[in-house]
Amino acid sequence: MKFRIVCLCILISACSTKPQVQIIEGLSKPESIVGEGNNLYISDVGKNLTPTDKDGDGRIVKMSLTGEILDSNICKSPVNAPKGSAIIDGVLYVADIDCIRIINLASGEVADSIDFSPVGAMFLNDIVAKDNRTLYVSATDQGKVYEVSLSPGRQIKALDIPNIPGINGLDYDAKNAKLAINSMGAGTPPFGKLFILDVNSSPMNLKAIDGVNGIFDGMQFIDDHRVVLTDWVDFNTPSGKAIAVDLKTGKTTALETPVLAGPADCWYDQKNHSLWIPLMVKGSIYKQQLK
Ligand SMILES: [Ca+2]
Ligand SMILES: [Ca+2]
Repeated sequence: MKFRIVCLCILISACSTKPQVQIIEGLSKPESIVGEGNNLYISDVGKNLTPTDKDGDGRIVKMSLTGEILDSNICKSPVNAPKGSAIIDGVLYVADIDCIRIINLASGEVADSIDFSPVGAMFLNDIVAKDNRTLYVSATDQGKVYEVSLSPGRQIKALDIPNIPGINGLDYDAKNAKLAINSMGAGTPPFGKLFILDVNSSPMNLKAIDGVNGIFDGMQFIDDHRVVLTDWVDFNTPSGKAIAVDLKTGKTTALETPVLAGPADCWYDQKNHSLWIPLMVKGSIYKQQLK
């Protein structure tokens, strides 16, 4: 009897610690989320899952932290297939196939763009700010990371690291000058990897984390030694998940989530400890409390 009571208590406690989740519908093919203050900005590539089509049907959706759609498209000019984004001083920098759109968040004006056709990139994917004058940008078609200087005379320079097939997500730990990079990989199955780049090393030291494989897309540091990655698992069958990797120990833990259909470029709200994941295949946003 005592054993049964203990089992029951364990069961009740397991049920009561189920993570708090929310699913927000009403998106088409959301690829990326970035937040600032009380607002989130979601890059939606448009009606179809065509990440490199110049079809003009992309949008940037503004959402509150409670999941209310505040504006179904803030952009005053057409965008094609917006993906990874970063915010610096009220300006949204968003990857759009072969350029970075520069969008004023207050007015929605697409003020300018940074053209990557001179360096031959045709599938820009993720963007992260290194500081308020510098971006890192991944180019999936080339397997490269670019450093973009936003200072007058703008410069685009590929980092001197080996090519990363199917490169996708980026996040930057400014305190330790570490750039986390993930990939979808190439081939069959297309197993991608997680890399950590010490950006101050010379030559640049790119290190793959052993035993971490998947079809990775989004990535966020959740503290100074752990990153969360989204993993599509299989492009043909919705079977995605999210994992946390401890960079100190190498330990990988799957987050307790339902099957995630096309989990793309996530965002972690450090203040409220909530993880926001666009489900690109499903057309919705999945939110889960991590604490
Ligand atoms: Ca589109
Ligand atoms: Ca991505």
